[in-house]
Amino acid sequence: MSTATTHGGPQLPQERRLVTEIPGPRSRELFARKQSAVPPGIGTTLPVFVTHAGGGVIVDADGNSLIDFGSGIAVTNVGNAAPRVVERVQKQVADFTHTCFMVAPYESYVAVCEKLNALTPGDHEKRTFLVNSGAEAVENAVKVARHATGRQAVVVFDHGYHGRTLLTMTLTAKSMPYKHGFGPFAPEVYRVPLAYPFRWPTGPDNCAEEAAAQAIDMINKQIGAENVAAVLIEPIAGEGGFIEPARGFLPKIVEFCRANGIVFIADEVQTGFARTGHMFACEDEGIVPDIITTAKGIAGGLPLAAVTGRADLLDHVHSGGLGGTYGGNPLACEAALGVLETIEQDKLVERARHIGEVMLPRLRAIQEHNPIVGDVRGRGAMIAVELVVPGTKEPYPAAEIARRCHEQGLLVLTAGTYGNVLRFLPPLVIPDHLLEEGLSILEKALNVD
Ligand code: PLZ
Repeated sequence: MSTATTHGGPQLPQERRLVTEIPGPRSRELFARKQSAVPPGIGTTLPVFVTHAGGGVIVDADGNSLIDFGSGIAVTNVGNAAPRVVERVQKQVADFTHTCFMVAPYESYVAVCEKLNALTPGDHEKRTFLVNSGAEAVENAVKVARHATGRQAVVVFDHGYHGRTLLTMTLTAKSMPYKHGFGPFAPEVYRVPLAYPFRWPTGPDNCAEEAAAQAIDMINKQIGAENVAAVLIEPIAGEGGFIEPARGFLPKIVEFCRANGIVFIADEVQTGFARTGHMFACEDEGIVPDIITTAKGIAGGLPLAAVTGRADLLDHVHSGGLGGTYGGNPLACEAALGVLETIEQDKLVERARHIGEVMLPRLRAIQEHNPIVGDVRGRGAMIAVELVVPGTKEPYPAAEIARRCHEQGLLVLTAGTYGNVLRFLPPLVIPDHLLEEGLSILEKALNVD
């Protein structure tokens, strides 16, 4: 085997290559082992076992090369095994692997925090601290907001997703599979409507105004604005189905928060790090969050997440009130520095925009002749189609179409409160020919009747 096939990273041949059925015999063998060693609660989107990945492809244990429209759920924005990430992590793993930043600190943690303070929206004074997962970042953002305001209530939105821990599961909207059977849930969490243009009862035009008015009215009447510590929202609802709130909705919510001393938290765990054609999705409407949570794309697949926010809020917490053993692990911090260099030097924000420009027109063309496609939406390299039973808005199951794509060697993910959204999150480094080929496979898979 040549080196080109023994390492991941962008040097992997950038091609779709099916040498067995999907999944192949070796993957099926491994999947049988998975089923007896791992509980079924840990699901599997596509049961091929990965050996290498890079650029826009994933290579499996049978030697199949699949087109990656998932990026490990919006994580490998810079691609798998991105060279600058590999180089930094390899050096770091040989130097030292862990001291615990709270025990004896190291420079890379501080460097990541400085970068996030500079890159996140707003030029006010900021602080950042690091944790391990998106859920942990969201939990910590709520802790900070409660501490700083002395209030308890947290307001979240329909279709929101924030994680799987007790608090973040409570903050999440959808029962099955995230909450079902896992109660009782955390107290002082309240849910209000989201401006979901495609499904707004009076249509998309009045959606922003009406949804904001309803949300604000519910907060005032049911909770009392003076009891609310934080309003928490994804600037584009991710797991909920890539719902872009109708324009004008987010600014109205922010304005209400500012007028009532409520901390506005943007959960950019899925939308962050160049994914949407901005470094952060909030930039699209000029939103400046009080606190922003990030994870996923931050470190190219190493576990890292961050809470970044107004210095006065984050500094409010007493010394020792925040932390964790692994938060800001040195390997993950080096990876994050490699990611940020890659985004900047390889102009991946622009690249994400280009991906949107390739995908959206083709998907809209498909929508014109295929009535199963109810809505096409998204920004940059965060794109989705919402599937409906033709002639209605009744959800059409996306899993069926995803399976047809998988069989052809295209990894796509599903999403949506109603399970009827196909979402596309290609690595930002995917070559155009794989994007086009993936779209052609999708176009065929959508022909159902
Ligand atoms: N906030 C906006 O998208 C994670 C979930 C995968 P963690 N989304 C992927 C699954 O089914 O568990 C996510 C998110 C937003 C928070 C999270 C949670 O991030 O790193 O998975 O904890």
